[in-house]
Amino acid sequence: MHDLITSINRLKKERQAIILAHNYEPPEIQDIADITGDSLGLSVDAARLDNPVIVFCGVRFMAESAAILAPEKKVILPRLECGCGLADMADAKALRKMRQEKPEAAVVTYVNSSADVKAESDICCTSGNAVNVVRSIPAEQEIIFVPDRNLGAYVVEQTGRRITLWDGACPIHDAILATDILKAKRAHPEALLIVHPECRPEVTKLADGVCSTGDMFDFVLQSSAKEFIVATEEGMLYPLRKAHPERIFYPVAPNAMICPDMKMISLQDIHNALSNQRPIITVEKEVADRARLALERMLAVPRN
Ligand code: CIZ
Repeated sequence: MHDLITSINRLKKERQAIILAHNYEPPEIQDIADITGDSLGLSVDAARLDNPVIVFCGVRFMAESAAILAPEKKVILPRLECGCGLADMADAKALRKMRQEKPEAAVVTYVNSSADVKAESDICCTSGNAVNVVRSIPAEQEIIFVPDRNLGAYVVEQTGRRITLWDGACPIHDAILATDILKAKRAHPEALLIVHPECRPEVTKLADGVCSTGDMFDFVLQSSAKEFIVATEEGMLYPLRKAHPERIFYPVAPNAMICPDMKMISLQDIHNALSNQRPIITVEKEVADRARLALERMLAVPRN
C-alpha cells in the first residue's frame, strides 16, 4: 500500500494532476485526495485550480459537472461504472415533455442529474442551496423540481412554493424510515440528529438539523452537543470524525446507508487512471454549453 501511494504521488506530480474526492468516498481515497468535499464544491475547485488533469473520485454526474465547468481540462473518473441511482431516474426526453405541458414553469434541477437533464433546465441547485435557488425565482412562477422528490418536498415545506415534483429519490436515503430514526434516538438519547434532505419528509421532520454534507460540518461546529446521529451515506462519518475528533458520530442505521457506486474506486484504480490518463469524461459541447448556463445561474444565487 505504501508503494502504491508513493507511486500515485509521483504520477500526480508528473501529470500536474489534482485528486478530488467526494465526502462519501472510502477513507483511503479521501486521505490521498488533495481536496475533499461535496459535488459542487469539488466542481468549482476543478474550474478554479490550474492543474490540467483532474482525477475525480466520485460518481459520473459529479465528474460531468467538473467537465462542464472546466471544459479545457482533462477530467478523469477512475471507474466509468460509478453511476447514481437518483440521476438515472430523470431523462431529458421526459423532462422536455413535462416542460411542454407546463411552459410557464421554471425547471430547477438538483445537481445529482445527468448533463442532458441539466441542459434542459433553467437553473441547478444542490442540497445546500435548493431553498435559496427556489426563492430566487419570481414568487408567482410555478416550478418543476427534478429529480429528487424528497429534497423537493423539503423545499416546498421551507418556501411554501407551488412545485411539481419529479418522482425520483436516492435509493440509499429514501430507504431510511422514521422507525430507523426512532430506534437510533432510543439508542443514543443525548445525540442530536442530522439528516440529509434527500431523506423522506417523515425523517427530516424528526431532525435537529437538515443539512447537505458540506453544511453538516458547520452544524457540528456551531453546536455544543457531544454526540450526533448522522442520516446520510456512511462515508460522511469519516470526514466528520476527522474534523471533530472530540465528538461522537453514530450512523443512523449501521451498514444500511452505503452507496455501492461511492465505494467502487480503489487506490489501484487511481494509479491506473493517472498512469493511462483514462477514462476521460467528456460532455458534448452543445449539451455542456446549456448545462453550464443552468449551473452558472445557480452559482450566481447568494448563499444567504
Ligand atoms: O451534492 C453532493 O455532493 C451530494 C451527493 C450530497 C451533499 O449533500 O453534498
